[in-house]
Amino acid sequence: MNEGTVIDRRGAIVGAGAVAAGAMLGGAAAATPGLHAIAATKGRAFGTCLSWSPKGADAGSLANPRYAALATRDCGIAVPENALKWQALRPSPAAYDFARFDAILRDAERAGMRMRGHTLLWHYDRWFPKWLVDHDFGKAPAREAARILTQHIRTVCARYAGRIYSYDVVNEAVDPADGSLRSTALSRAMGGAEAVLDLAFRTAREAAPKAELVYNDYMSWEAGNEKHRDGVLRLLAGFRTRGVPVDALGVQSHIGVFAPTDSIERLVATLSPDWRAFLDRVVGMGYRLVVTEFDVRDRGLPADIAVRDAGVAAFAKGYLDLMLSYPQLRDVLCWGMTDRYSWLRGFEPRPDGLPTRGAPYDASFRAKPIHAAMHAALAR
Ligand code: 9MR
Repeated sequence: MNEGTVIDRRGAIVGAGAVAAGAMLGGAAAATPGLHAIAATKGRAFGTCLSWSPKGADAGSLANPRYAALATRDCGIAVPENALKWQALRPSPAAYDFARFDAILRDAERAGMRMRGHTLLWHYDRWFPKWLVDHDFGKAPAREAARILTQHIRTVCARYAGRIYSYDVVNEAVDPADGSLRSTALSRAMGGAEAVLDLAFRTAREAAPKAELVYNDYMSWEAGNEKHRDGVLRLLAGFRTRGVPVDALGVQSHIGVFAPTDSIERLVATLSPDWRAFLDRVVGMGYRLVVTEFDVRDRGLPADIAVRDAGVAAFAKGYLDLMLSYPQLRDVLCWGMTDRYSWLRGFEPRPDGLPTRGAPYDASFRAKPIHAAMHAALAR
């Protein structure tokens, strides 16, 4: 991909307005090839999550020309932030509502982006639709749970056959508190979580035989995450023992500077040896890696924007350098391109109440130092 292609793609999707919006991008970033173009020179791909919105809305959607301008400039792959989740797709046991994801996929394809699917099963009652938590599984509960799960996966995979190349089949099934598998309405009906997760992957393999199948989770390296990491390793080892078709571990990568530090380098050094040891075990079992939801939580960094942005960028670079040292990692996606629409603003507010700055572009769509850091890491 070259600059000309980017502009063509941008023009194709949103017209001249977006080209004007493109001129608003940060100078340094606008003058160099986008992140996907750089990643592609190393056989990798870069992308972002996308949301749905009505045309022209102020949202992290390709229907918003300002967002489309930077997303199409930097991204060759995409994933829906929410539109493919059960909560969005399944208003009731009998119904599917595909309209929003259909629109996201159509716009992404027009922009030349390949699509990942998130997620066929977020195995956590908290994120199930209410009807599923309250469902009466009847006299043969295991059969009824299997029916609901397999029907959902087959329906989604059949509808998007050939258009989604990689699925987060299962999301966040491990309880970080003790490393056990979460219990849900489905697992209680089926007599255990393993049966549910195995069935999800086996069904996905049948229904989308060419797609990459990913287990996605947010285990991390900091003290206090040992049980989460161990739980994920046990789950991945179990998949191998039982012959369950899982291709890759999705490492969400909502990394963070959580406490004040006078040295980002020292913080980066805390990644080793535990994080490397974890990743080595994962690839040692034959799994590939995907960075599925990258962004930086900046709670521990000072309010001063220049200092904060430099810290976010240095931490991002250290983390991505380590991740990208694994040849098993091909796709890197961030969880939103700008601070303006980032989930961090609502879910992970800073103690001082200032807006978070963990995405590659600021709330006015200007590239920040983290963008250059990601560029450098992907180029290395
Ligand atoms: O960013 C997403 C937010 O808009 C939703 O309200 C939330 C619940 O569906 O999910 C957020 O995305 C999460 C992703 O699906 C799984 N990993 C953690 C992400 C951030 O919370």
